[in-house]
Amino acid sequence: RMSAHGSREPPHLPALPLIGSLLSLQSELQPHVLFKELQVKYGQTYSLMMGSHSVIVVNHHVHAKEVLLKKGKTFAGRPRTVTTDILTKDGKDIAFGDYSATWKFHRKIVHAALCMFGEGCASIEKTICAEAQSLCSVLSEAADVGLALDLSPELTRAVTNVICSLCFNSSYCRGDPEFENMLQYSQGIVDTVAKDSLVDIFPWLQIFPNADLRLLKHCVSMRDKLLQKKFDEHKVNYSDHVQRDLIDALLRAKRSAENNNTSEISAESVGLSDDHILMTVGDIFGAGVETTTTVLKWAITYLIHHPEVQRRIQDELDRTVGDSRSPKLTDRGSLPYLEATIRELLRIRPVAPLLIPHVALCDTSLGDFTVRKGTRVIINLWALHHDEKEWKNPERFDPGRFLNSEGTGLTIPSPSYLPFGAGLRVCLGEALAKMELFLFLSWILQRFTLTVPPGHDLPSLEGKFGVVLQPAKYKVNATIRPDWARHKCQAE
Ligand code: HEM
Ligand code: PLO
Repeated sequence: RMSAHGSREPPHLPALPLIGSLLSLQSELQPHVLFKELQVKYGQTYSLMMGSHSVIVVNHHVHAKEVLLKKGKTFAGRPRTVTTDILTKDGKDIAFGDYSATWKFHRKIVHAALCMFGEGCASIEKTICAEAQSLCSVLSEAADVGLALDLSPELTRAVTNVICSLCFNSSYCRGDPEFENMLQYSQGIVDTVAKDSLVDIFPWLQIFPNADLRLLKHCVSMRDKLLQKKFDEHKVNYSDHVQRDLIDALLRAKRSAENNNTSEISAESVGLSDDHILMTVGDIFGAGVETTTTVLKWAITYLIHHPEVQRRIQDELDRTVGDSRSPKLTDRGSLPYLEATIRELLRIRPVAPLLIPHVALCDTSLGDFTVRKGTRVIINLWALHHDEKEWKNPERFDPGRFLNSEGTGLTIPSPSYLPFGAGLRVCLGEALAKMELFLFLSWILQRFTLTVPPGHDLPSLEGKFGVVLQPAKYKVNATIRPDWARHKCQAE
């Protein structure tokens, strides 16, 4: 069929009953893996129906970049789904909200606030280092008595406190009931949200049972209470002269829009209603916690599997930082192997293996294919990061891929690498996440060596698919490194 844009429709998977049987044969495959496998039969870009929605799946970097960069604005929409509408009060947030003036405005405010409190400012480094210190002292206590720990709650608390400081200018102590509550509801949300767009062709994900929807609603209402409480506290203490955090930045934008009633930019019209502000903060808080924590958990998992990588990072730390002080952000340039390890982690276990679905805002094309307005586009980042033509032995964990041939500098060896997405919808937290990953990992590895407790199996490398790709739970032994133990004795 000929048309103005592109000349033909992408190859189409057979209709549901057939897929159903196809899938039941391979029901072990998770969505991102299955989408990669289906390329063999249908090509790199193909389409399918999910319920009543037409969806295009992109598995190759050339088409991925056409969607995200070359035609970024055309594909900047987001679909509405039952679960994300519950989470975000019908898309009043940044990540799941459709392309609009409100979305643009909120992105701009958050970006400016993150620059001001985060990237541009020394205080966020201090906050991260204070949390790293506290994390390491918990590990140290456990190490002293030979106790194996599930690191997840401690890593989560450290990461949560960094984003808490940015969003709310506050932090949590160990065992704080509000923090425990947050851990619980957030897990419930991660387990249930955003899977519904996939449920029609992945019946074994079993998402739509009402029990899951009930759980999601319950967790979202707990979250909304917490956000509302923080918001109300800020309104009471708000002053135009001090900007303590992201909520203050959003409140200030609201004030100035309200005072500016001569122009068309009223607070409502740019989407600065209380609900919009709450949902934006909810996004940054949620993304700030779940993504970075997940990468840290994958880091520990892979370091345990690869003691030689751990050893090499420790050698690099010993040579450049030593044991008389702790790592700082300015050490990043002299620790290329650690940076390469972080890049490799983000490749082999991407946080968001299918990104967040995009939507075509008008009739357009992708390569030679026609694409109708309203078509959903899933970028299979998993397929990009595991493309055998781009990555030799893609399931092998090898930070060396990201080093130049002398092993002294960093490179990105393939264009098929987009851990944070790209274009208009690119991640807002990339710089913050990278600072945290670098500081937390360098502090931990300077002081400890991580292993599984004697007699335990190595942790699974298989992720659990969801809105983020989650590693399994397991216990870790942190052993104090001999040099650091000596250093600690001298300090006492
Ligand atoms: C979106 C990755 C950390 C805030 C995204 C997307 C990816 C991503 C792949 C989707 C892009 C798309 O749909 O095209 C990551 C990774 C992280 C990380 C790998 C950690 C290593 C963070 C942090 C924050 C954050 C710490 C908050 C401070 C956001 C927001 C969006 C987003 C708000 C939605 C952007 C939009 O739709 O306009 N991220 N992210 N992310 N990320 Fe991150
Ligand atoms: C995580 C659970 C929180 O309770 C709510 C939340 C808000 C924003 C989401 C985040 C969750 C998961 C990771 C997301 C983030 C927005 C951007 C980020 C989807 C659901 C990524 C990786 O795309």
